[in-house]
Amino acid sequence: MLTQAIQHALNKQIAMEASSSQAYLAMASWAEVQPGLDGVTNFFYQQSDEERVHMLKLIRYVNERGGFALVPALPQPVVTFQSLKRVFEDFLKHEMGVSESINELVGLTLQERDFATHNFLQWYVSEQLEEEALARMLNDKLELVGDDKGGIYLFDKDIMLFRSQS
Ligand code: OFO
Repeated sequence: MLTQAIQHALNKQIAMEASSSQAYLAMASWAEVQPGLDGVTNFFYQQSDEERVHMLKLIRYVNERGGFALVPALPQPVVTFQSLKRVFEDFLKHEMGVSESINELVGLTLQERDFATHNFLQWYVSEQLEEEALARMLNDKLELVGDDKGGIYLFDKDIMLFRSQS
């Protein structure tokens, strides 16, 4: 059985993964209506799907351990962006927030001596390392490109490749 504290924290994490999925869905939708950002559009649709999978894994885990996973209500995410750069800055900020939340959760499992949940969360720890590294790399590339249209064209063309390298 999960302790109340762990169950509560896992439910909070479920809500966070769900809002990540929504945030990236909004980024995908924004990118889709900009000219020529097909790569970025696919990238964020895929990120959004992945976040939903992260949420589902948590839901299944909470219920399997005798808890009750709560499907959260979601506020509307940011839907418009000043620039592509801004989208990727928000992406990195968002992932950093998720990592912090996972770290706190891992800390709590030690405090509560819930070693099964501690073990379960290791997958999220590595996932966050990867996602943050990817977000940083994409921000660095955009920094390099600046306002150069040719550079943005190549960034968009290659984004799915960068993704599979991470
Ligand atoms: Fe699931 O938060 Fe990113 O990967």
